[in-house]
Amino acid sequence: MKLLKLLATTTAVAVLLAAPAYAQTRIALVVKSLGNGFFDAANKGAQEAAAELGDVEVIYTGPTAATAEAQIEVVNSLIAQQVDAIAISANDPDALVPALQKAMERGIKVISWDSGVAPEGRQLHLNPSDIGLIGETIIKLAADYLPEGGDVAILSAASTATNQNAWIDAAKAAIPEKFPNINLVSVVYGDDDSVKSTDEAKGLIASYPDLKAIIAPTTVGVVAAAQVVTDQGLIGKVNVTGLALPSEFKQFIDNGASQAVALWNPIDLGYAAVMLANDLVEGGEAAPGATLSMGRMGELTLDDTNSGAMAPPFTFDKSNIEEFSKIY
Ligand code: RAM
Repeated sequence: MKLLKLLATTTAVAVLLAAPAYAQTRIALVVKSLGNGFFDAANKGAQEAAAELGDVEVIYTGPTAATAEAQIEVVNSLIAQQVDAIAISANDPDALVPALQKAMERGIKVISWDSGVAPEGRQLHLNPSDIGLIGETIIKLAADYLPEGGDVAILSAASTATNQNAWIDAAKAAIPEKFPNINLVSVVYGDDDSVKSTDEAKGLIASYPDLKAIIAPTTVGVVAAAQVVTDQGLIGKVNVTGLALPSEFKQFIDNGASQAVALWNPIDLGYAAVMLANDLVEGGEAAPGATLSMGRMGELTLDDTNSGAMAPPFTFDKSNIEEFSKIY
């Protein structure tokens, strides 16, 4: 009996001593909403980063609908779980600030990626690409196929989404100088929800009979718009473009509903976000001018708002979408 007790105690001590070797850094990858192929691809990269780092666990989480209120609940639950870091793609730049500040007060490292949080609610922000470049790219994708110019409309994600709003502002700024014959007639919001995006695309077509292009800087909206154009027999009349995941969008390049779209590599983006969060957990400092590690994606140098950008977007058309559709 005594021997058994001794053995049990020894085993318990051995387990305790061994614990640091199994201790994991837990990084939560919080997305705008679950069920979005773009974020599933980002999670692939996030899991790759965790495997490469070895002692990191990535918790992939987010609400079912892309709202800030639902994300606040997710953040509060992660605070209760005492995760080490939160890497969030935000549905609103300001609404999440108090919850994320609470996380930081408890010692949790907080970064935003893809769609940013205001600087007071996070330590750093990772943009996929330069905001001005994305804004100009989404208009150019339409303008390239409209030599005579014409009416275009934007179908966005949530009306509060930081990333889409920044790109739309940049797009509006580029039009007068660089694309003077492009006439932006409307901006509508599909909330990264297929049903709402479909309704909004139908609304645009009904309201603007001369519409030449729908620009959707969201992977959910762009598929919905291309499906509407296909279903309504408008291929060749309304060109759909914007930011699309090749694996989801290839069919609409193939059928002619779209000539070309763009995107960065979402796998790399999720990977880089986890590497940056881990760098902070390991003692890295986020400050203007600081350089942090993105693992195989190189280093990120922070600007005066503690933001940085990963890489330029790629354009996908008939010549290359097949190849990329196999990757993401
Ligand atoms: C949707 C989301 C995401 C955005 C992509 C392009 O999946 O809104 O935030 O970066 O589109």
